[in-house]
Amino acid sequence: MGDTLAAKILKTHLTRGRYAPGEAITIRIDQTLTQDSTGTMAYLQLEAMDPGNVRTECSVAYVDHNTLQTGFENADDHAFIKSVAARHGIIFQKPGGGICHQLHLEQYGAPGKTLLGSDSHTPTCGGLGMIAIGAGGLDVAVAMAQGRYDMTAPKVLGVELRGALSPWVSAKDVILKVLQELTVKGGVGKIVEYYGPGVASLSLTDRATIANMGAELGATTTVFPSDENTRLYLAQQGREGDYLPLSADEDAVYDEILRIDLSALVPLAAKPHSPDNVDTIRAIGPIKIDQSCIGSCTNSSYTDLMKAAGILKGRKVHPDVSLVISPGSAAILSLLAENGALRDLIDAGARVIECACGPCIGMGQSPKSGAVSLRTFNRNFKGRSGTNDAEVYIVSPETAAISAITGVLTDGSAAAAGLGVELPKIASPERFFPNESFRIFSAPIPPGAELPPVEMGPNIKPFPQGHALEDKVGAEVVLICGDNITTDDIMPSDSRLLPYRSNVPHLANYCFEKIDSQFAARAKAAQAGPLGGGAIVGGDNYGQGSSREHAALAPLYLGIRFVLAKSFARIHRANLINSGILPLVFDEPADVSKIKQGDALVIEHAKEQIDNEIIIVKDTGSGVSYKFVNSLNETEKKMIAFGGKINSIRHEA
Ligand code: MIC
Ligand code: SF4
Repeated sequence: MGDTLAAKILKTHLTRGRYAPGEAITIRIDQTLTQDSTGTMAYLQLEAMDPGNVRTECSVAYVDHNTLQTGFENADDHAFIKSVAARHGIIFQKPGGGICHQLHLEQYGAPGKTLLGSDSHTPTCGGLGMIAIGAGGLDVAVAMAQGRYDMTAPKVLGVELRGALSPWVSAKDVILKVLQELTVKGGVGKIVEYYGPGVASLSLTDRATIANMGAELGATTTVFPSDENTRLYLAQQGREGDYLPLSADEDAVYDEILRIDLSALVPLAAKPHSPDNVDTIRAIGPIKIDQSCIGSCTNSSYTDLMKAAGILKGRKVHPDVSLVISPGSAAILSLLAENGALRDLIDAGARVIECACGPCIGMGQSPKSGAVSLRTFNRNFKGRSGTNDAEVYIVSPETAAISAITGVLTDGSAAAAGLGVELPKIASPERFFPNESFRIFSAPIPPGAELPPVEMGPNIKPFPQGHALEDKVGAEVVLICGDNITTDDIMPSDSRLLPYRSNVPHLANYCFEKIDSQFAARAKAAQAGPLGGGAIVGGDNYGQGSSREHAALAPLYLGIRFVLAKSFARIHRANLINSGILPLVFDEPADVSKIKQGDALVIEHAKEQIDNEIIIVKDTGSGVSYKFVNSLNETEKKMIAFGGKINSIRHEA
């Protein structure tokens, strides 16, 4: 029985354990990336480990999320990250240079390598045939300091592609189709691996789009074979030497298989407020739109923006529509400037903004009240745009561009001919040149040499740390929530809150704000109350979405001791454990409805119970006991026992 590509790469990086689904393994990490909104915490944690030079082949610190700089906070964070990068041989990527995943794809990603990034869309580089995994900042800090990552070996879900895409149908429609089939929790515990004859018809950046949005499936990562298109892309980036042809064995066996005929796909959209709420544009109908945004780490490649520019050339954006373009990298923007496409966009009435995440994370360009906004981004969770009652649809660049002209959601495959719009043919330039003005290399520091100082602004506060497990853990239930709670629900992020990513005490006041504005006050009261802490009850897929460990650190700061849920999303579960908060899975899912807000729960003999397969949590009011599955592996048990990952590492040392 042959190996999948995922298995091949993981096996060559295995440093502990046996590669089989569900096994606890450790892999060697070749590359890391951080971005600024998770990076400040990651670098505070890295400094706490006193690591010396990073142990990876390359570690990059990008600044792309918090670039509005409406006060001193963002700029202070950037300066802090830059100063830490210089102390440990980390490459610093200045704000304005581009979005971390697009830049990493252009400048560093390479077939067969492993990458760990403190951002859930790190799998974008899986388009190049590497294993690229999103994780919490602390896990990435450990990977920088020790060159390793502890994980549970996932299953491998094979997606067989046949045929080729029709005009006006794009990579975005492929991943939307996969999301429609598998849902936002369909990838949990799995690596999604694409294979089959249809793969060759997809360009490298098409593959990157699909791999990027694999994060929305909850998958550990997505991987594509490395083939001639990979070589071509690396050659364009001046990195042909990094090319390595890679694919699954002919007789590879996948744990599950999904088959997609690319030729049968039509333009799709994810309707509000979930990336898996997918329908055909034809079925949704020509709804009036107010905004159209093209960009984000999912769809801001040269080809994506050239397609948009070609569609808009010589036309005007509809008077009722605001069209926003955020290019993925400075290299792409320079090419658009050089070949005239930038002018076509501007002449059509597009608002061209900085090469950064921008509107994708609510950092500006929030639409008007009740607006319909089309976005080529990857998440349309309620309120993420910064406008709570906006209706956000996720679409392809082709759809976003043609709809910006018509002013209504438009299926280009049906409407283009009638409108006289032709889909442009895009010839990729022979060479992309990285913009070196945004990149700062830091030389490794020789042993014994004095380290440059850390620059720390007044908004940067120490990160909260868990405390060792006591024998009796009590908690008042402070919140009951439903299925698919996102980290945007737990720790909202927009232009108002992102400046406080390095100030958890302040940020914590807004924890769960959009779901229950009294949450933080109640949790603080529970922390000061007789049980000394609080508990959260969730449904399925609790904590889906981003990698932000703030969704664990803020609850930790507010005294949350454990989270009870039907199931957890991978990165958030790890972040909870890293913070010393116990994630427990209902043994009997129906029990979720029996627990009420205000119930006083207790885990008796917690130090003993932590080794059991089933953990009993007792309601001290009614005397009823509930059973929870203990899914912790041995390493995770230690982290809970010592009060989080940093404490556990300190104990090992
Ligand atoms: C996101 O897309 O939600 C983010 C912002 O990039 C996050 C990281 C963060 O919250 O800082 C992610 O996807 O991990
Ligand atoms: Fe940035 Fe949006 Fe991509 Fe997150 S999803 S990294 S906010 S562009």
